[in-house]
Amino acid sequence: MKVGIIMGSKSDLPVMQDAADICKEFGVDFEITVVSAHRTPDRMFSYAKEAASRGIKVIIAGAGGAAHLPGMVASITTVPVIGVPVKSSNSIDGWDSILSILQMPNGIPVATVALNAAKNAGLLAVQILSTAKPELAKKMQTYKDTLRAKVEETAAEMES
Ligand code: RP5
Repeated sequence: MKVGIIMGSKSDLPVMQDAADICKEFGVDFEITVVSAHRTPDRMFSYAKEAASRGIKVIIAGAGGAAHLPGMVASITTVPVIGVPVKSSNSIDGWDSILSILQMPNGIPVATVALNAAKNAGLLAVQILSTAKPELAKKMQTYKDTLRAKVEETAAEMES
């Protein structure tokens, strides 16, 4: 039971690292690599084709600009794909990355998170896995409880 984290370029790593960090924090097995839809289409096809048989349960795919990677991977595999729009050097303002990943035609969904939001992609992947792993769901509940407690603490401080 593994999360596959892929990105179009090494330049996406500073953003995509957050997804890996969440997997580490939750003790979820993951792999991370570069797969480019434009520069290595054959590698992208093999990765997507073999993902399920290699035990990958969720794919997190990040890319910027004309970001085809998440959608193309989703078209090849039945493994759910979470797309991370990256504000890359070739991205005009980030909207190009967002819309390329978000606006998938009916039939091929990509669960798109916010711009550069690889952390949320990691959390969503953990939540997907936790539907079959009660101990992971428990960890996620603890994570959310911690977020709530922090806000309540801040609110109490502000009010006093
Ligand atoms: C996309 O082009 C990559 O995902 C990256 O976000 C962007 C720029 O890539 P590099 O030119 O930095 O390799 O395909």
